[in-house]
Amino acid sequence: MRARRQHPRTGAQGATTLACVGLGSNLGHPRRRIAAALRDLARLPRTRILAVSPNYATAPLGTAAPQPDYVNAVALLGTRLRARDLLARLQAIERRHGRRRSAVERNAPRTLDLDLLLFGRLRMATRALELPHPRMHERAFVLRPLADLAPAARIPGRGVARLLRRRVRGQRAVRTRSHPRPP
Ligand code: A4P
Ligand code: MG
Repeated sequence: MRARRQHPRTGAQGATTLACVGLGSNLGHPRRRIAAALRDLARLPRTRILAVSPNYATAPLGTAAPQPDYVNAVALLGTRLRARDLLARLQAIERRHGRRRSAVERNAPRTLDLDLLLFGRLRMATRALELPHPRMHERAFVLRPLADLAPAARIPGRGVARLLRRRVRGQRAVRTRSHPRPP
């Protein structure tokens, strides 16, 4: 996950940065939703989709009440946007897909969740944006698809995706059917 000429605090840069986005859905046709979200990602300015993982059917993690299984995937982007701008674009896509944030229920079911997992090697911790994503290294629904795409990907401060994957073996994450992807 190499980033060139990247500003250490803002992620501002002249060169393309490799960014990694986690996609998740467990309401309203999750597989179709993921496919539609990928089409939206493909339309982002100054951004290209470089690779998309297979879809995984995954057991909900961190939820108090029972929920439907999730469909999760990971996309690798090349982008010239700044990290904050990319996150704002991801949140706009979530809203277009009818994402409602629950004030009372943490990890509520959702039509679409787009997390910015990695942005080059950028490390930052503000309320609006924490990089790497603070929980990605302990989640099979992120590590399995990420390791499919980039087994040697290094999560700054945490380790290599392929190796971290071994620690989450107990979490159910099974490859499942994918819908057509953007070219
Ligand atoms: N935020 C800070 N850093 C980031 C980042 N790197 N990427 C802020 C995205 N957002 C980031 O996010 C809450 C706040 O985090 C935002 O204001 C944003 O500015 P949110 O998307 O509004 O809420 P959320 O997703 O419900 O909260 P959270 O804590 O981010 O949850 P997670 O970590 O996304 O987990 N189980 C399975 N199997 N599959 C899933 O996809 N997802 C979750 C949600 C729980 N269990 C799951 C899955
Ligand atoms: Mg989220």
